[in-house]
Amino acid sequence: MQNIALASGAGALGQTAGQGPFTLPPLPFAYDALEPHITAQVLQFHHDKHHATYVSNLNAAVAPYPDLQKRPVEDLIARPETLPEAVRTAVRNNGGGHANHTFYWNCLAKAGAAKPGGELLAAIEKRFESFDKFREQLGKAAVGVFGSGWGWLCLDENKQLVIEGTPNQETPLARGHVPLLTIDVWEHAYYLQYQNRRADYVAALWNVVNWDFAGQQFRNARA
Ligand code: MN3
Repeated sequence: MQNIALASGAGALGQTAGQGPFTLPPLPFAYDALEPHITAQVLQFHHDKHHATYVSNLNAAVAPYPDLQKRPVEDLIARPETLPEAVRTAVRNNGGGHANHTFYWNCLAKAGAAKPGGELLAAIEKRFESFDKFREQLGKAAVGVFGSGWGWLCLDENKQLVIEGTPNQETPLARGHVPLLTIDVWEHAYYLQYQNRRADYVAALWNVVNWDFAGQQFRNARA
């Protein structure tokens, strides 16, 4: 849908013969760029295996449907009611897995800034009282997702900042919300490094947030 160029279908990053139309985007940083907060080993499995599997399963699901192959993945998952019933679940799960992971990679950066820049920081402080309280609330929402899922900072349909959690590979796009930042809390995102300590993973993640990206999403969504 918007602002997520890397996740676009229809050959945004070129088409791999016989595998399209959706392609695995490369990580926007080196595998070891986020160490020690997220290790290269975690990222290798997470990106090269888990994300890659969502992409190939999504391609398999849309293979019989040329019209679905032409739509950006964000549009597929934002409007599941438009999907043929036979593949609705497969496209929601695997399209969500593809789009959510692409978005997550963009939310991370080596030595990210500690805080967002002006506009987004001001909006966060207005909505959540302080940046620390915001971090606490988003952290709590992410840690509190039951089972597998995602924690999000979004702009809702009234352009208000909102913190929410989604189960499995569900996306706030389906609620008409625009994601600004996400935290993957599937066990595969942290288990190799943090085992059962999801809260430690979430706490470490604050060191590698790409606030420039979140700020850009915020500006685009409000424009
Ligand atoms: Mn994941």
